[in-house]
Amino acid sequence: MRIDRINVYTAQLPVKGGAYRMASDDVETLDSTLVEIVANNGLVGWGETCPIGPVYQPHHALGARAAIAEIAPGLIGSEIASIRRLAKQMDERLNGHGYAKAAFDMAFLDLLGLKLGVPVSTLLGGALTDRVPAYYSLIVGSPEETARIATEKVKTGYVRLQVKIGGRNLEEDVAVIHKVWEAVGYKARIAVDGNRGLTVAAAIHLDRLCQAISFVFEQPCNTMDEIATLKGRMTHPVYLDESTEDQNAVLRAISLGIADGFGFKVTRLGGLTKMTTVRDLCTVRSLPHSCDDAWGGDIIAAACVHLAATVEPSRMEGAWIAQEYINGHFDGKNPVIIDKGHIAVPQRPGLGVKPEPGMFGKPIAIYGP
Ligand code: 0XW
Ligand code: MG
Repeated sequence: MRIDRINVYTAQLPVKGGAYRMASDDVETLDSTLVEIVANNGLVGWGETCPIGPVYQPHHALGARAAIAEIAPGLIGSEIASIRRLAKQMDERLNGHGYAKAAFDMAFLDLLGLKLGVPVSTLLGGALTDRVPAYYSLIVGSPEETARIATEKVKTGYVRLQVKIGGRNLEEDVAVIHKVWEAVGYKARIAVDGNRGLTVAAAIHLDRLCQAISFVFEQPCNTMDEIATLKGRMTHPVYLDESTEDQNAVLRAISLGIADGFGFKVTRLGGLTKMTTVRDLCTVRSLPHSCDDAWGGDIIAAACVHLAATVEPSRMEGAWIAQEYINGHFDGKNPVIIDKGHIAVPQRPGLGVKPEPGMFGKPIAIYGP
């Protein structure tokens, strides 16, 4: 099975219900990039990469497309058999830019799964479950409104909530955390996500002011070095998200003992194949983590869920997919959906999702003979 053609598309994904607010940025529409790989045997594989704006992390939509333009011509005619060889070929054309390579990695796995007749979860080592928990992300908001939505979401079946804080005064963040805790208590596990927005001093204050509340503190400060200084000074466990820029960053955080868990993003780590390495490192050290992406449609959602299915369930912090903030699906027949706070793992070969034909309009680029 060889690569005959690569078509690149874009999809604009407006945020349902207004802006998605985080400490670092507010976003209103996300710009997704899709790759469609057509093989010489007629099979078609899909991949996607969708940074949540240009500020959340050092990724942006135009950067992804420029990287794809560097890589794609070198893949035409390549055999899709060894994912490792294809990764090497991509590295030989472009250094870094894992979030663009991630889209190709997804499409290669989709094609390989279709050819072998197995779901992508099998290619990632094998599923341990057929249903994974999602988690609900509560944007930066007022204490009352955030607690109201938290209560509602727990009632629908979510077992974990992520409460966004930061970018405003500490008093309000502390009030939000207390209100959510009063509203849901132990009915859901809570992650408080600073999205890099707090100083070390503010993180320590917040930790003390919420001492009796059970939560994990996700990416409170901007850099891994700042977060390293929190070691031994916090009552709450600290998770890294944005700082997990690649496999080496994860290895460093684990060896320094500065992370009690992680919020992983498939595209940031360079794709599903690279994610299996950090998943396995976490297994060795019994570290919990999520399998998310920053945003994206059904292709990214399927990728997150296949990977999440291969994680030891007791350490799975959930697969965050953007469904709650997106209107509609790429695949109306077999969408990836959250039902009672959980997501069924696609059982069909490959990723198990296919965008409706023609839904992205004309390709913005075509590579091939
Ligand atoms: C909740 N998320 C996975 C979605 C947005 O990309 C932000 C992110 C996070 O945890 O920071
Ligand atoms: Mg986060």
